[in-house]
Amino acid sequence: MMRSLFLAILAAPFLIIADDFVFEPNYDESKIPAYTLPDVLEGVKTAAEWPEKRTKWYSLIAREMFGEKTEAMLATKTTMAPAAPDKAILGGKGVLKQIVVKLAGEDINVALFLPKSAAEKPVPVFLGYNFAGNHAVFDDPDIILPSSWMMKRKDRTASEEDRGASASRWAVERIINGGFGLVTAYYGDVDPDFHDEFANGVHGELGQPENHEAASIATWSWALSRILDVLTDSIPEVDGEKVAVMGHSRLGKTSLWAGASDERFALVISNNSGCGGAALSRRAIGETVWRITDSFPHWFCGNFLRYANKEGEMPFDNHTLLALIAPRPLYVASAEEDTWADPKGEFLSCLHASPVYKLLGTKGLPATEMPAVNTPVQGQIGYHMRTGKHDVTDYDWEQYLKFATANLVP
Ligand code: GTR
Repeated sequence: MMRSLFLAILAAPFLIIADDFVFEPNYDESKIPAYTLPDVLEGVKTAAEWPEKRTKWYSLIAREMFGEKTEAMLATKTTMAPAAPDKAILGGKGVLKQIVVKLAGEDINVALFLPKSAAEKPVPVFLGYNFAGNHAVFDDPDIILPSSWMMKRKDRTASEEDRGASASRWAVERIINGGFGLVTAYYGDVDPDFHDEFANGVHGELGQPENHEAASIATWSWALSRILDVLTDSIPEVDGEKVAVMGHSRLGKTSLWAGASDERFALVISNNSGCGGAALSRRAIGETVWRITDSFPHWFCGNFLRYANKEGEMPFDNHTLLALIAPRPLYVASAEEDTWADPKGEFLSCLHASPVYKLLGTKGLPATEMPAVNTPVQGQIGYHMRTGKHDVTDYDWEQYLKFATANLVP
């Protein structure tokens, strides 16, 4: 209630001008407002001093952007149960395992695509949410359909028709051939992606957040940590110390916040996460803070609305979000035609997070200029901008596998 009132007051000026207000995104570099980025180190000179500064940035970003974990979240118990018998896939090269993670009254279906060798030796895995159900990730008749609200379907119900529909975004065979597993869940099983004043999904049990408390992205991120608990405690085939958290777009914002919030994630990947993710907010090019909070009021905590059209007043920017991952390996990927997500702003964020990586004794980002298209740079921070549009492609996975192999496989 408090949150809706607060949102309504903040939104009021826009509602008044709504009749003749047409939002024209800026894509012109020369029209970017002059800005000064907060210095991520703020005088920190030694690695030993960083944890205190990190806590400062983490608390700020939690309170002002994604929202802090609530008492109810911290008190929640997670349990799991097998959901189907294990099944050989890809001509016996791989195994499909399905479990249900029970969290705050919700059943989250989790599918694990593992190399056969995982039965003998735990494997590193990528953990990432999908947009359209586990059955859309890989075409197999036995993958369980979600019973939750489906964003991608007109009738909001999962359908058999979608088996394998998103397979081009999930290089399951390539991942398995590379000795990794893929663990995925439908994010709507945790919290359906529409604004309903936080009534459904896990919020049914957790309750409505206050303005400084976890909104949807922070809730999805928190549930990734609960899935990690289950992988670590109950799935012997997975090496819990080698879990790379990965996400695309809004789910890339989610993977960044999951990686920042839970240092057990050994590696973090943001694919085209853009505004509210890897991109610098102060550039206000493509999607802006006003635009994103207007279109998706449930993603960020109520406090974030303060910075709509006032990016310069943010006491942080998203390079400080990326720096929270340090010194763990971080990969940020952009796409050339995805100007809405501001590829250059994503690169600059990596560049300005890099001093923390270097202070902590790693190579950081091995570039000072934005690399040419399809020319990845990989240090402890990896970055590429591939040709094409907002998507996850085989090219992206090829880089992630190379990066994860270099960092997670001895
Ligand atoms: C867009 C949104 C982006 C991005 C994208 C997605 O509509 O403006 O911030 O998150 O959705 O998640 O596909």
